[in-house]
Amino acid sequence: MTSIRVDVVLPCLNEAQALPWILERMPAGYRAIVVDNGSTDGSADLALAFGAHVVHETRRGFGAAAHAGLLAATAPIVAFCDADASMDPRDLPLVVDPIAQDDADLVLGRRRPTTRNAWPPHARLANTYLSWRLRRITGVNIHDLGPMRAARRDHLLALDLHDRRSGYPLEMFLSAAAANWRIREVDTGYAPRVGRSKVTGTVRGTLTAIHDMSGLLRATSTIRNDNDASVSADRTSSVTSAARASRSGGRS
Ligand SMILES: Nc1nc2c(ncn2[C@@H]2O[C@H](COP(=O)(O)OP(=O)(O)O)[C@@H](O)[C@H]2O)c(=O)[nH]1
Ligand SMILES: [Mg+2]
Repeated sequence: MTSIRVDVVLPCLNEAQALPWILERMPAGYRAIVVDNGSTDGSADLALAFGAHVVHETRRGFGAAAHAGLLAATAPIVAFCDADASMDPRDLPLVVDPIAQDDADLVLGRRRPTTRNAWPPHARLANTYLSWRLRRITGVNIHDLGPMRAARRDHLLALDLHDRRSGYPLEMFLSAAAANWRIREVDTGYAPRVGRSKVTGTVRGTLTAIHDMSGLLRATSTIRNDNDASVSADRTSSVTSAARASRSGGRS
């Protein structure tokens, strides 16, 4: 039997249509942790049937689900991936290997569409603008705040992230930059999702994401990540306090 090297957190809100394809494509040594966020379509039972470790998180929100998965993980490396079949689990080693080889502390998958309609235009535009701002704020050369990502579990826990909604991926990036983590970006494929989008494909989801991320960005205009050894407690706390301020529960 292959030992578990990597835990893969899959936040899941009604993704029964996508789960079989995803769970059958986990690389050897990668364990799927499906965090069911109150699905009503049988996602949790399906995930169990396909051999995933299932965690239940009753509090709605992408960050609530993602963080519950991180807390449930036990492997030294934790990866995150949407449970919507827009990203192929077979790409996971692209974000995991640099962590395993200690070449990076956080690796983000830059989404490269594999078909023309993989990425709604408004989401793509917003992401391009966000990435530009993040490059200016942090000095980290990223072009996408990609949801497929990996880092060491103990490092992620030490970030003490507080956002429990759509700001979670951004808070992770900003906190990691503030702590001078070595952040890398690699290309990963991006296909049209299966099933209904919960965030960028809906007006409500998009507005929530903008609201959550704007609060974090307002409080963090000064981070410089130059990968030197100095970790500024002040910088880190400004990120987490912004997350605390923007956190108000509810569905994202
Ligand atoms: N927004 C949101 N997503 C959730 C929640 N719980 C789990 N998810 C999952 O988070 C992932 C990202 O959401 P998704 O709809 O793909 O967002 P998109 O990629 O912007 O369209 C999916 O796997 C969802 O099923 C929740 O409460 N809110
Ligand atoms: Mg998605």
